[in-house]
Formats: sequence, structure tokens, C-alpha cells
Amino acid sequence: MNSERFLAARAPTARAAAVTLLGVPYDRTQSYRRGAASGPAAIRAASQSIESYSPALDADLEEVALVDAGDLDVANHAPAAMVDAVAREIERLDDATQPFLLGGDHTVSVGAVRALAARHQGLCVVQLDAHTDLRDQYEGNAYSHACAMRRVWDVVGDDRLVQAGVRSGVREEFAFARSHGRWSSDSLVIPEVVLTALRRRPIYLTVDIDVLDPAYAPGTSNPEPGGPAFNNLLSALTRLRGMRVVGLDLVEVSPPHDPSGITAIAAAKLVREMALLFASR
Ligand SMILES: [Mn+2]
Repeated sequence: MNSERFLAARAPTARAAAVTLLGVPYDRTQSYRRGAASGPAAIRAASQSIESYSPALDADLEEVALVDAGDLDVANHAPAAMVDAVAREIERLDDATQPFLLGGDHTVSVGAVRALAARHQGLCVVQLDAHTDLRDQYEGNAYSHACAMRRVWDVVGDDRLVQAGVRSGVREEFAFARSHGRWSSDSLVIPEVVLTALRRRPIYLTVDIDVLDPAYAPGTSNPEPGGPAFNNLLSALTRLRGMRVVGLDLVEVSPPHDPSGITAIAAAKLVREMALLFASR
């Protein structure tokens, strides 16, 4: 076992990967309490404590061409420069591989969406998150993690953002979601009519670990009570099976805020299930 890489992942080679994990250890946009910069390392370490086989999916990560490309060296970048670096790294990847970012704070998603929207016309974004993240600015910073989905909207435009599990934000953000997004709800159950429309589109899937109730994932920068249990999140992800997911991420794991380490283990299990559900084979 190699604790430097995610469970069952290989080092990058010339051979094509179905999924390429890329850590973005960055937390300079976090507003309340930082710590997500150590998310990727904690998720990789926690992955060594779970099995590569998923009983729920009857699939094994060993059967997926999974590559762990390591971490981007962006810890000291200003937010806009970090976003550019993420975009450039994804542009370098082969068309056939699905980038899977390990955050880092939610702003890391903006670079991925920017790169993938240029490659996949009509890209839609599915966001599972406790927070709307639709502020235009926060504390004077347009690249705050509280603005991540607003910056995504700048790229993809109207009717391309689907938000599930959202239960926190200011009134203006919810109004923005209603007038500019495709669907937004505190529920994880995306209506069939929305899913049908998404099936014709390339999808970027972003999961903020804080979508879970803090009982299941206390180690995050802005825990928000009143969220779903781990198995409800897995069910919601399973309902997205068959979507053309061209990129994905799991963000906002903040190990310093969870001495038990359960958040990183939950994250590692989510990464496994998401890779198994959405890897193109
Ligand atoms: Mn959030």
C-alpha cells in the first residue's frame, strides 16, 4: 500500500486513465476557519482504511483505471492565480480522462469548470452543498469560497446550475438561484424532469462535504446543521448514475476540525463510490 496515493490508484503513466485524482491543497479563501489545505492528504490517508470493493455497487476500484496525479503546488497563490493553475492543469489532461479534484476549499471548482466548459459545450454543474455559494463578493473578495458557484455561473450561464442539499445562504442568493439556476433545493432528491434534461448534457459534479449533516462530517469550515445522513447522500449520487460526468470534485474537508478523522473517512468512501459510479469504462 502506498499512503502517498489514493487507495488503488496508480501513479501517472503514458497509459490513459479513466479518472485522474488531483489534490488542490488550498484554503486561502475560507472565511470562518481554515484547514481544507490538508484535505487531500487526509483523504488519501483515510482511503487506506477502507476497502477498494463497494458492496453497494458490486464494483471494485481496482477495476477502474484510476490515477493519482498528486497535489497542485498552489498553497501560496492568490485565489485567482490558484483558479488559473487548476484550469491549466486540467487543460493538460487527456480528453478521455475525468479529472477528480480533492479540495481544498470550494473555489478550486471554478478552475475545473472553466477548463471543462471550454471543452464540453453546454456543460451543466450539479452541486451538492449546504450553502448556495452564490454571493457576488464576500468580504470584498470575488473568489471567496462563499462565491464559488457565482463564479461558476459566470462561466456556464443561466439554467446550467442544479443545487441539492442547499440550506444556508442570504435571501439574495436564493433569489439568484431561482432566477438564474435550473433547480435549487434543500432536498437531495432532484426531480425526474431535471434529471432527464441533465442526461443530454455534459455534467460537472461538485460535492461539498458540508452537504452532510455535521454529525457525519464535522471536519469542515462551515458546518451547517439540518443535513442528510451519509447513506442519503450515497443514494442521491446513485440516482445520478448514467449521467455523462466529465469532471468531479469533493471539497471542504478540513481535518483540523475533526480529531476523530471520521470526515476524511467519509470523504474517502465518497471518492470511491463516485469514481465507481461515474468512471467511463
Ligand atoms: Mn458549503
